[in-house]
Amino acid sequence: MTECIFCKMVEGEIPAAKVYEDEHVLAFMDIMPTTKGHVLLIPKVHRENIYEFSEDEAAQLFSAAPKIARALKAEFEPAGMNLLNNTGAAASQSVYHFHLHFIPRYDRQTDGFGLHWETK
Ligand code: D5M
Repeated sequence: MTECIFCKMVEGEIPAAKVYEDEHVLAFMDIMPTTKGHVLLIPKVHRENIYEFSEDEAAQLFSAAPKIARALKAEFEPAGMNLLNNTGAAASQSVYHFHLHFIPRYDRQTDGFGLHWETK
């Protein structure tokens, strides 16, 4: 039996707030959202990180990405969005099943030192 929490979500063994699913990928709401609408997109097959992807698997995953981004844009009307992946502990990966973060951003303010994200 798998110990991977995201594999368990794919298998339906633990609940997921699903927002998109097809034969190859699953997207769901992040349980610890950085901002409103924070979504994770994963391959259904267990791949720890980007190094393990075949070209087909990469294409399957990234072909779903615009659909999810457009849905988040329509639903939450963010000012912008970050798409990012953390690979390895040194890059703050905490779940070792590849996931692409979609983090809507709502406002941007400047001060004398640079940009600060507002996280509504
Ligand atoms: O991001 C790992 C992300 O995974 C982090 O934002 C929390 C999220 N997470 C962890 N467990 C769950 C469950 N059960 N549902 C939804 N989201 C979850 P990383 O880039 O590895 O630091």
